[in-house]
Amino acid sequence: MRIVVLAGGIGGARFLRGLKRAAPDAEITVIGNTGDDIHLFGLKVCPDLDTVMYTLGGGINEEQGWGREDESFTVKEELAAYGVGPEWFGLGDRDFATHIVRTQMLGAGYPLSAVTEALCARWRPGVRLLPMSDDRIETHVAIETDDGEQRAVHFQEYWVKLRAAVDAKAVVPVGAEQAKPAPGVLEAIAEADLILFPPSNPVVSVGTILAVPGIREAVASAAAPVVGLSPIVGDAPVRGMADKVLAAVGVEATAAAVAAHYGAGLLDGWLVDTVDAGTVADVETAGIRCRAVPLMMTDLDTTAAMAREALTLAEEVRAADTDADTSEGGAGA
Ligand code: FO1
Repeated sequence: MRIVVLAGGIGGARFLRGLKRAAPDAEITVIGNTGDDIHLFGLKVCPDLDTVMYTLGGGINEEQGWGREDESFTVKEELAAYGVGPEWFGLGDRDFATHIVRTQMLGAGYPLSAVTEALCARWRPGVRLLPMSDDRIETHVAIETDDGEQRAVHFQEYWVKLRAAVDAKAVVPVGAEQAKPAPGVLEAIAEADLILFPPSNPVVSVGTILAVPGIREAVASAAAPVVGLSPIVGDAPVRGMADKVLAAVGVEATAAAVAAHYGAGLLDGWLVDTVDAGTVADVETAGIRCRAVPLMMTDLDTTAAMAREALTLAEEVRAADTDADTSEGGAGA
């Protein structure tokens, strides 16, 4: 079975570990968000690609969900000693090696997709990891400072330095309009047997991937069922500060509102947590098949169970589509 997953950072990567357990024989292609990318110290850092690569490759700092385990920060300290910032973004010594190799290969003319493939040759994540685009896209957030002045900050500055403490007025994937999907992305979507939206941030992760021209249309017209898992449980994001960026795009932080935000044009099925069982009817009214199942990724077993629920829902969608086709066919004949 060919499964395509549009993934952001921590939530997406953790879900993928469960999906690999639930579908060990599946060919999984991950279309990774690159809107979080940031250029620091002359290096290109790709947080969401690295989080998927490290998490599935066994190198992740488990409690953080980003960066390497067994890290040291000597280079960071030495940079600070030179007064070279920023200090608010914690790059460890082991992590620096990834960014040096990536930047060296980009400088030699390799596209980000080829660089990612080369890095994955070491980490062997057990999925094909494609950046959403080889072109530079960086998410910026428009904020209002306390003296009422509007300014745009890089997503990482908003997320890490400001801890999303100020309201986001707008979220803009800078460069998306001029970007193209990376090689293999549209083909993977077209050939998929199943497309999944994991519990990643619907605005700055899945939303950014869908903002690359051609990707939203490809998912909407794909033959495969599209099934998503809510990142919002009980009207609050499971992790991170998704509610802050959802507000920026005028979406309430509820499981049903996120489903409606993606829309029935994209989603065929939507999993909400059992605490949100009361909202299943609303989502189904919106034309999206919905089930309430446990969605907290407390460990690998619970995450694998969630992934299995998504596979089951996809089969229900496929069966319903098949019935619809045959009945239409019957009527048409
Ligand atoms: N997140 C933080 O909250 N603080 C950090 O200092 C930090 C450093 C960092 C370095 C490399 C990397 O790949 C990710 C890093 N992150 C950090 C997480 C990052 O902001 C998020 O993983 C994504 O951008 C959002 O999904």
